[in-house]
Amino acid sequence: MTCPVVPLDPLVRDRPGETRRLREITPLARIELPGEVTVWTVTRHAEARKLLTDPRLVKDIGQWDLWQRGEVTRQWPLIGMIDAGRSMFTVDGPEHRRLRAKTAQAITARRVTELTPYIEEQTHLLLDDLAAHGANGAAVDLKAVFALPLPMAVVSELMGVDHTEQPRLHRLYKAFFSMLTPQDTRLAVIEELDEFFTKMVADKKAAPGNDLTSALILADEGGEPLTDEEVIGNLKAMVAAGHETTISLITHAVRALLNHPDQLDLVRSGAVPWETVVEETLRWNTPASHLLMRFATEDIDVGGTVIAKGEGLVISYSAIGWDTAQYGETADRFDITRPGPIRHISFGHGPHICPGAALSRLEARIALPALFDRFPGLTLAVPDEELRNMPIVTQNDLVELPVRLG
Ligand code: STR
Repeated sequence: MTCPVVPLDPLVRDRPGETRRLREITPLARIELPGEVTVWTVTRHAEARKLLTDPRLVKDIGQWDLWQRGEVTRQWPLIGMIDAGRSMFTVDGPEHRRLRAKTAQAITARRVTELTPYIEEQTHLLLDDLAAHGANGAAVDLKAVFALPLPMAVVSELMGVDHTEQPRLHRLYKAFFSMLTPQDTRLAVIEELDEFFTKMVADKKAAPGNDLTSALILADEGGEPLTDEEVIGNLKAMVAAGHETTISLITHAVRALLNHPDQLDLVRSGAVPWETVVEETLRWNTPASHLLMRFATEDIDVGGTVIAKGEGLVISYSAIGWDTAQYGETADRFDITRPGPIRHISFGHGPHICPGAALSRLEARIALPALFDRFPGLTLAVPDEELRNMPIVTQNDLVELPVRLG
């Protein structure tokens, strides 16, 4: 198959340029991931929706030709994104429904509103911290002091993670989600996370709490209970996903509004609702830039191009969010006034669609207006061109977001 291979910069130094290049190659492109691993990616909204509901694509790494042939091993820097243990993130079909049902039911839009008072309280505590760090016009990193601690606090409250462990988890995930971490260190980090969550599940079994981890351990009437391995896998997935992606959503929404004061005025005046800011941020600067990975269990023909049995497919949500066929010629602009509802798929589509979508929307819906109400004079403390992406292709997050509170 002749198809150009787009190498992804492991350190993500020019994501917009890379995204524009990728979205030109449709609907499928070949990308080279860090560590010289070449796979398929889907770059268009319409085809991505089809592929995300195609049962011939599965998450089981055992189906991957490169893994079977030993060309990809645990030494590959992105292995932790795929080989993450048995959980709702790595299993398909009826077993997947069994693994996912209880978690998904616990965090529906209706159920997560119970977390509102907790999210509001944490938001206000963190805004106090921000005020202290940014007193007297000092530049302060909004990511480190506000956008980063909030999601971890919320997912810890939900899952029953000991709140004093948050600094440790932040340190571990920072190393996990960075190409600058040497592989032996990353494998040690993965090991430490596994030990942490294994012990936590054992502790909850001995002394259940009023949290989702304890609920996952308890068998349903008639239902097949989850094994310890499955509870641990789900817990790991919830904490990792709840933490990393919501940081990106909050950070990028703040950045976009500070760069578009006219649009900020529209939200402030109530002309455009905060929901629209959240949805436009998810589309324009999707937290999951390239989602790893699905594997073809049969040859799959996509408009004449074939994903052969055993080949890997990445979903390039960055390119999909900028798809001109879906959003028109201005797809690569942040614009909360675009007409009509924003039908993005940044939370995925199909059976694996993000179960935490309602929770992350709720967090952003509380955090953003509270921030701009408290600090109406908020500005970026550095020119936008100086902001750097986190050095990892799969995530779309900034290293830091220096601001002045005004
Ligand atoms: C990180 C490592 C781990 O212990 C468990 C998981 C499973 C869920 C994954 C997570 C991973 C990486 C970030 C993901 C998340 C689901 C959503 C999130 C991919 C592999 C996104 O970035 C969209």
